[in-house]
Amino acid sequence: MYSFIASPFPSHYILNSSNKRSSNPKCISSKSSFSVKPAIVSCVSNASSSNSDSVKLLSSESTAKLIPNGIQVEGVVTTGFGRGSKTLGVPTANLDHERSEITSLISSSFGHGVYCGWARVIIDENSDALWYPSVINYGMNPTFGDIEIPLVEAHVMNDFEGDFYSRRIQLCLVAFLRQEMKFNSFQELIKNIKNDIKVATAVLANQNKPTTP
Ligand code: ADP
Ligand code: RBF
Ligand code: MG
Repeated sequence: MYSFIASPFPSHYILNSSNKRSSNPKCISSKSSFSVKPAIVSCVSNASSSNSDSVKLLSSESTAKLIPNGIQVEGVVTTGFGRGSKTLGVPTANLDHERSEITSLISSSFGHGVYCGWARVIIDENSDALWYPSVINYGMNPTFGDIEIPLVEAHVMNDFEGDFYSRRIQLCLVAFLRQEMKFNSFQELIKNIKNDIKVATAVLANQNKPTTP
């Protein structure tokens, strides 16, 4: 179980170490190697699908790396270029950049890359917010190359009505999925993000939500 302890920093929380999940916490599963007999296949060219079929998917459940005790960060949702929803079809809540300790916490583990974890948006300070599965990107969006400091952004797997700019958002990063990459096309980036979402769903199915005070 994750539980919160107050951190020396006012803007985030660090998880305590009562999380007993796996004897090999860095690695979720290690599949044994196997051999496959070569098969004779007939190859039919299919112009409409060849492009998307050639996109390499970079994350998988078997290569995801659990983060011992998780990383807990918190921030206020700020506005960006709006391209998560408009260009990629995947909105991401951007955390404010003022607090460098947020990014230094992540940098001290796996650094720039794609993570999965839990997210909750504090819409009403007086009532409990629910934790939802989430994919989190931490980095420079190299496919676009137009930001100057690393961004923490989370796509929350829940259908929200409207936006939640200026609200507080809390994230608990549970596993590292892959490096952040510069893709040659938006199509490749979108396919990989969709795959990351699938991988995150599978990884988080075996993980506990944070316990909250
Ligand atoms: P921006 O560049 O301003 O971050 P995005 O296109 O990435 O714009 O959209 C992000 C905004 O969409 C979030 O700040 C939030 O207010 C809203 N939003 C709605 N649903 C979600 C969701 N499921 N996950 C993340 N953000 C969402
Ligand atoms: N941007 C990249 O340039 N390269 C990536 O590999 C990359 N991976 C992402 C994975 C996920 C799951 C998400 C949610 C975002 C990712 N992004 C990546 C960030 C993306 O460029 C960004 O969300 C949009 O530009 C909107 O800010
Ligand atoms: Mg965004």
